Amino acid sequence: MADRATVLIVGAGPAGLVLGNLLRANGIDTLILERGSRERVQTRARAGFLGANSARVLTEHGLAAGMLRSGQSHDTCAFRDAEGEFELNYGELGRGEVHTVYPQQHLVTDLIAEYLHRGGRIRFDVTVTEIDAATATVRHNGGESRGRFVVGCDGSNGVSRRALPADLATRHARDHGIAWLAVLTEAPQSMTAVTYALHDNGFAGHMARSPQVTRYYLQVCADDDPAAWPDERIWSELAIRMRVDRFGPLREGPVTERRMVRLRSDVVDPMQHGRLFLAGDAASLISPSAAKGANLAIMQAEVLARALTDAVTREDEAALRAYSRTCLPRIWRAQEFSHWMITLLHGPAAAEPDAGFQRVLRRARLSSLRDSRSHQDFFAENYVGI
Ligand code: RFL
Repeated sequence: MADRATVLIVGAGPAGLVLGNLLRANGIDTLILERGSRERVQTRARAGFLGANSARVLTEHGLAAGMLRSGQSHDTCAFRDAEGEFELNYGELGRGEVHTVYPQQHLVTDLIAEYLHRGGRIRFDVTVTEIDAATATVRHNGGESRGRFVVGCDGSNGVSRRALPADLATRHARDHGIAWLAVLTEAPQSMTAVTYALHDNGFAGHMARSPQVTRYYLQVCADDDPAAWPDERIWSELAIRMRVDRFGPLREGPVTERRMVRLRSDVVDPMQHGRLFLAGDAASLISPSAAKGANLAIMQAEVLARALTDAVTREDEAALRAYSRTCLPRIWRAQEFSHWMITLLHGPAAAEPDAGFQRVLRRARLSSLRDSRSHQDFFAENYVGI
C-alpha cells in the first residue's frame, strides 16, 4: 500500500527541512523522502554563510537555537590583489545586515531533530525515481507514496526537475567555465575576515567555518583531479595567491576535504507544474561565488510553506499559483549578483583575445568598490541580502 501524506517532500537538505518544519508548525501532515542516510546528510559539509533573511526565517520559526548558540557573526570581507588589500565593513553599509556563519551540516542536524520533534515523518535511504506531477504520486525504491502536493527539494541533479514537461518549463543555464577546488582544513582562520584574493594564477578565497575549521577555495583547471592537490601543494598555492609575503602567513592544518566545484548556474521557469513545486537547488542552482544557494533555499521554503498552508487549511490556492512569480525575481537578482562576483573574482583565460582589456576592467571595478560609497552600498545590500 502507498504511503500517504498531505505534502510529500523529496530531499532533506535545507529547502526540504525548513519547509517540513514550517508545515509541521501549522499542523500539516508531511513526509520527507531522502536518498541518503541520516548520518550522511548530517555530515555533508557545504554552505556556511547565512544571510539576514535566513537568520530571520530560522529565528521567527523557532529553528535557530543552534545557530544562535554557536553561529558567528561576520560583517567584514577583504579583497587582495597586486595593488594591496582593502576591507569592506558591509555591516555598516547598505542595509547594515551581517552574515551568521553556521555550518550547513549543523543546521541540517538541528532541522531534522526539530522536524521529528514536531511530529514530522522522514524516511532515509529512499531514492525517488519518478514523480507524477498531475497526481502527486512519487515512486521510489520502497514502493510508492501519494500526496495532495509534492515538493521537489532534491537538488540540481534530482528527479523533480525532470518531472516538469520540457515544453512548459525552460531551464536557463550557464556554465561559467570555471572550477574551484573547495577545501576544508582543520585550521583556525588566518584572517579576521572573509578574504577574496585576485591573482594571475587564479582566484583564492578564505572563509571561516568555525573556530577550528576554515574553508579555502582555489580556482583550478576544470579537468584537475583533486588527488593531484596534496596538502603541501594546496598550502603553497594559497600562500602565493594570498600574497603571504606581504600580508603574513596562513595558519595551516590538515586538509580534511577537497572537492571540485564547477561554477554553474541555472534557473527553472516556472518552478511548478500541476501538484509539483520545486524549491532550493532543484529550482535554481547558483554558483557558490556569492554564498547564496542555501539562503535562496530557505527563502523559497518560507514562501512555499505559507502558500501550501493557505491551500490546505483554507482551500485558497492563490499564493500557490503565484509561487514562481513570487520567487523568480528574487532568484534572478541573486543570480545577477553572483555573476557579478564571478567576473570580479576570476580573470579571463590568457587565450581570450581581449584578456588584457578584461583584466584592466576588473582592476577598475575593484578600485571602484574600494573608493565609491554607492558601489559599496550596492555590494553590501546584495552580498547579505536575497
Ligand atoms: P541539497 O542540500 O542538495 O539537498 C538535496 C537533498 O535531496 C536528496 N536527494 C534525493 N532524495 C530522494 N530521492 C532522490 N532521487 C534524491 N536526489 C537527491 C539529497 O540526498 C539531498 O539530501 O539541496 P537544497 O535543500 O536545495 O539546499 C541547497 C544548498 O545545499 C546549496 O545551495 C548550498 O550548499 C550552496 N552553498 C552555499 N550556500 C549558501 O547559501 N551559503 C554558503 O556559504 C554556501 N557555500 C555552497 C557553499 C555549496 C557548495 N558546494 C558543495 C556546491 C559551498 C560549497 C562548496
